[in-house]
Amino acid sequence: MLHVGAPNVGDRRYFDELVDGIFERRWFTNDGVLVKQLEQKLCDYLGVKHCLLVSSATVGLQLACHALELAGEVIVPSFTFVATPHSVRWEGLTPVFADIDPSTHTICPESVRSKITERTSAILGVHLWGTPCETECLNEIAERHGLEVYYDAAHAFGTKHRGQMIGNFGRCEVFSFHATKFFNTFEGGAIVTNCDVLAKRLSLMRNFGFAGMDEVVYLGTNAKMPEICAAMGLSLFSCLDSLMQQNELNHRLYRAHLEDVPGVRLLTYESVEQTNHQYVVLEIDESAFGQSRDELMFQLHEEGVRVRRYFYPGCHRMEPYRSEGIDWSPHLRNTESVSDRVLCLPTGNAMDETAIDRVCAAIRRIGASARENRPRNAS
Ligand code: T4K
Repeated sequence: MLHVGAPNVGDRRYFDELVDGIFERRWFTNDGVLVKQLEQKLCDYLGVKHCLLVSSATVGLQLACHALELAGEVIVPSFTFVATPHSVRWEGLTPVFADIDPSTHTICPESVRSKITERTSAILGVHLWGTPCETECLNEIAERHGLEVYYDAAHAFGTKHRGQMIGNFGRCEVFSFHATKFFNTFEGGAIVTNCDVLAKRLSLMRNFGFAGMDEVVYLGTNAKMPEICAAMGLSLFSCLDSLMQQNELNHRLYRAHLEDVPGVRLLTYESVEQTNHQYVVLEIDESAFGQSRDELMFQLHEEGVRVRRYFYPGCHRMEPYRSEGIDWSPHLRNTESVSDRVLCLPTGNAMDETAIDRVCAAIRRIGASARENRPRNAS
């Protein structure tokens, strides 16, 4: 079985060594040495002042929302994983859905502008698929209206934008290090920021608000990353370049194999300075391909290729948002049309050239057969 999301695996021997150390020290969590080591490496790699490892990106986004002292409404894209709006709602705020740019799938600044009300306190952009948002436009809008900007960078570890690594934009950015991500710590994430005050607040909040052994100075939660997760991160960090290269090669192979398949458009990262290529994203044009994205997906599943229709059907069509009596559809035309067409293919270092050939051959065959069997008057 080939899976979208099959985890990247790093240097197993180094991981085992690190795990031995964890047992020898009998220090399993709470700001352990491996967590500190990984935080330092990430700061250096990203060129950012502060990195706080956390137990997941979802919790990281919640902490960010809380630490930024947001209120009222936060503008988010609907075309994202549901964790993005959930993190806002979990903090008692209202996510307001904006549309995306259909070519990049990232939040559309014009749509953001149209959603601003006197209750808006922030814009939460998502660098979807590792493609950076239009950060300059979003900044400009935020400055004009006195809003915060922060980013869900769950997909964008290793992405470079305007000469800087993602991690340096907005007041803070949150990476996901979930198993399915380019860089993983089994479960986990990181909040990164160049703001000293915010970093201090976040580090207290991550550990129940403890400032000393018996001194709690802030409302906090448990968002700590355990040592075993940091060990996984360190073992992958040592292979970062080869993982990048492997994903880029995979993407190139997919592109070469699929470029002449009618009705299949592979999203490219040509305009991005550097990215991790962890998402291989197709858009299926039903009339040209011969069948719908969904039919293609189910047939591929039958052939043992677990492709995914991320992020269908758009968060505004998921609970609790869809039952809140707001008709989002007229404002989210691109979101609805893109989410009906998108299909993600497997990549990462679980894939090799033979596996990619197999996936592409199946897509080519399924499309050809659908077009051949299509009724004569359908085009
Ligand atoms: N923001 C954005 C934009 C995100 O995409 C995400 C997460 C978040 C925020 C929140 O980040 P975290 O709080 O998770 O750090 C998966 C992941 O669970 C989720 O992290 C990810 N986005 C999302 C895009 O994908 P599901 O519901 O698709 O998971 P599941 O269990 O169906 O697995 C996905 C695929 O990966 C399957 O094909 C199986 C495969 N897989 C999965 C795991 C865990 C493996 O082959 N091995 C594994 O160990 O959400």
